[in-house]
Amino acid sequence: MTATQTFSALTSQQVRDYHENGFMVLEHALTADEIVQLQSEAVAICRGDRGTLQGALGDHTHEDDDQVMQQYLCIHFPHKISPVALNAIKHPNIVGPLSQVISPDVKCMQSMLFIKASGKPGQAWHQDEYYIPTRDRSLTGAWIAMDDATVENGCLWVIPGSHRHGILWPQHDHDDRRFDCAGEAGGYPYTDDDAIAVEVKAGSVVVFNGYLLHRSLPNRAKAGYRRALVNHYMSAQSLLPWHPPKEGQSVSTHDFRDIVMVAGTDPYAYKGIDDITHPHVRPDGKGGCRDFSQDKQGIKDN
Ligand SMILES: O=C(O)CCC(=O)C(=O)O
Repeated sequence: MTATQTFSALTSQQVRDYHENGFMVLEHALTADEIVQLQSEAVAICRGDRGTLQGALGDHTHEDDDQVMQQYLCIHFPHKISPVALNAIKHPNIVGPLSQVISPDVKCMQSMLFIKASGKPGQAWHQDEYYIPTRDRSLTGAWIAMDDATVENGCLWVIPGSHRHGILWPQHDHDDRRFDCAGEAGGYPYTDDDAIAVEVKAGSVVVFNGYLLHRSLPNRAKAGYRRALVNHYMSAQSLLPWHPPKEGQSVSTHDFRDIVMVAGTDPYAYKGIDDITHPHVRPDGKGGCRDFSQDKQGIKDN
C-alpha cells in the first residue's frame, strides 16, 4: 500500500488542538485505491481466505460477498493474517502525525476491522484505555474510514476534551440493543448533549486519545456498510502491562510484546517480539454474547 500524497507535518497549533480536544481528523489520508484494497481485503478476511478466524461464522463457500459481510460486525487483530491490514498500521500519513502527538517512538498493539452492515449495532460509551492499559496516557486510536461515515450509518461520536481528566470511569454491562456486547462507561460528568458526531469521508482517519469517551450508534441506513479499520498505538518508551502476568510475575515489569514498531526506536527490542493475539470475531450482541475470556487464546479487548 503506497500513498500517492504524503502529508505534511502537523502544525504546532494542530498538535495543541489535538491535545485539547482529544481527537483530530486526518482528511484523505488514504487514497481511493487504498480504500478499495482494504474493502476487498475485508471480504477475504471474513471468508477465511487469509487464515483462521476464531469464532468464524461457518463455511462461506456458497455465499456471495454481501451474504458473508452481513454476518460480521468486528474482527479483532486482522493484521496478524492480512499483509494489507499490516501495511495500513504502518501507513506514513498516519504514522507521521502519530509520532508528533504520541512520542517519536511509537508501537501498535491492536487492530480491529469493523464491517457494520446496515442494521448492525454500535458500541456504547467507553474509553479504550479501559481495555488496553498504557497508563501513561499515550494510547491512541487511528480509525480509518473505509466508507463515508455518517450519523445515519453509525459514525463515531466523541465527547471533546473528556480525555483530559485522565480518569478511567467505571464500566458496566448493559442490555441496550443499540450496542454490541462490549461494556458501557458510566459515572462521568457529561451527558449525551456534550457529544459530537464525527462524520468523515472514506479515506479519512479519526485519531483519538485512549481516555476519550466515544461511542457509535447502529447502522440505520437502508443498505450498505460502515466499515472502518481501527489500529491502536502507544509510546514505545513505556511498557504495556496488558493481560495478567503469569503467576509469580510482577505487573510492574510485565510488558506485552506482541507489537508492531511503526516509528523511532524500540528501547525494549532486546526482549524480542511475541505472537500472542489471534484474529477473532466479536459477537454483535444480537445472537447472545460469547465470552472469549474462556477461550484458550482468549483476549478480552475492545
Ligand atoms: O467503529 C465503531 O463502531 C466503534 C469503534 C470504537 O469504539 C473503537 O475503536 O474504540
